[in-house]
Amino acid sequence: MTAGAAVRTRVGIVGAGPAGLMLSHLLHLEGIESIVLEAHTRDYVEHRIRAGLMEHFSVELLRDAGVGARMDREGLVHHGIVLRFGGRSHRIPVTDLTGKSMMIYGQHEVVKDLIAARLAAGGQILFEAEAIGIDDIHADQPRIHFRHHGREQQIECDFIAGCDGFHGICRPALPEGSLTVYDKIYPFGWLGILADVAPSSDELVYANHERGYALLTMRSPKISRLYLQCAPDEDAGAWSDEEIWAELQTRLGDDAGFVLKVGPILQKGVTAMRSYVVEPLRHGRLFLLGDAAHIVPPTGAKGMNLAFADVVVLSRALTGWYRGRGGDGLEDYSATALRRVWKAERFSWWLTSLMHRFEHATPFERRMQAAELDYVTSSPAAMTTLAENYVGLPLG
Ligand code: FAS
Ligand code: PHB
Repeated sequence: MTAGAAVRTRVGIVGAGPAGLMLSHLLHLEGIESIVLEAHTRDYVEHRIRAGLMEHFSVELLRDAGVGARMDREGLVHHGIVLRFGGRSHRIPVTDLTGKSMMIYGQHEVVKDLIAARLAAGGQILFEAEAIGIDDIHADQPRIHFRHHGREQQIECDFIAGCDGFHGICRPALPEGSLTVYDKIYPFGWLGILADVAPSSDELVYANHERGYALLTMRSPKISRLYLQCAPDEDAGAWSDEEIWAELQTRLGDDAGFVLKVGPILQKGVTAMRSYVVEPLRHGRLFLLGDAAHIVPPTGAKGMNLAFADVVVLSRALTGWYRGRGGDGLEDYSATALRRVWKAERFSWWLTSLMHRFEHATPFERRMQAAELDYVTSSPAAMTTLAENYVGLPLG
């Protein structure tokens, strides 16, 4: 497999998503060298529309790491969300209940800021460099094999960080039986649109409607992002823009006469809904982070935020190791990261179960869902539980 001479570094990172880039940046702040391999072009990763909601902890992380300036200039601070069902709207005052707030700032903007910061500091990010294999993860010098500009090369390093997302190579490279897999696939997906129209609400609106779930969110004061529940194998192309707007209006409508502003749809696509976790997250000198290790249904907006939480735990552990404080942090990485992962998995599954329409639900189950919605929007204790999970639980 090997053709070119090995490039040496301390931490070899596969994937320039939020996990890989933030890890490389935090290690840099600690004087620890890394190389990031990214299969796609810079332009592709900087324009890939994904998450948009940042937990309090993630906002603090970007600020503390010196990459929060544009976020603070262009991001939208939110202090509450709206749950809409039975034609009525119920506001959850998240900041009043927790003292913390969220930030709407697109994942692709975060990626842009992290790439700019890495390159400005002389950081090594190889774009169009696809990792094709990893070796010797149980030796002191594991290797990553990659193809770059048609040539096969290798990175030799002390540690490999698998930040290559759900469809990457790091997790599948692990031997059969070395992972315990927890998996749940939901019987629906999300048809998501990006639209060139000002958001119709200052706060996010989550709707549980008899025709299915809908979510009104945004990317800026001019750009709206909306989702509606659809079949898992829905063909987005089969929906005309008029049909999408009409269905969103129906599901997001309320007794107060809420009217959705419509505009040109810039992008539309269907996202599958899945809860997925593998254990453990460490295999010798290979560490799995973010979507490479766990997937949440996007209802709770936890995907990018969980990736950052893994990164903070691992960067602290690696810093401890390089500072000669021993490998305890590395030993504990998997258990520490998984504690927060499972809480976010629980919240994302719970909010998905609360807000979506389950076709095969029994009348009793529908009553349970309605009672839970009523309880969550009328009990301060229940509202606080939702709010503290939504705004982001503290690191383990
Ligand atoms: P990422 O997937 O972001 O990054 C992994 C990187 O590794 C990618 O750039 C990939 O190109 C690269 N890579 C893969 N294989 C490689 C190889 N062999 N060699 C080199 N590079 C390789 N979350 C929300 O909260 N709200 C949303 O609306 C939302 N929408 C989403 C829509 C989609 C389609 C997806 C997939 C996820 C969405 N998420 C959303 C969740 C999302 O935010 C993820 O949790 C987040 O991107 C995870 O970040 P990373 O772990 O860094 O993985
Ligand atoms: C988004 O803005 O993409 C978003 C926000 C909140 C969610 C899910 C997605 O719960």
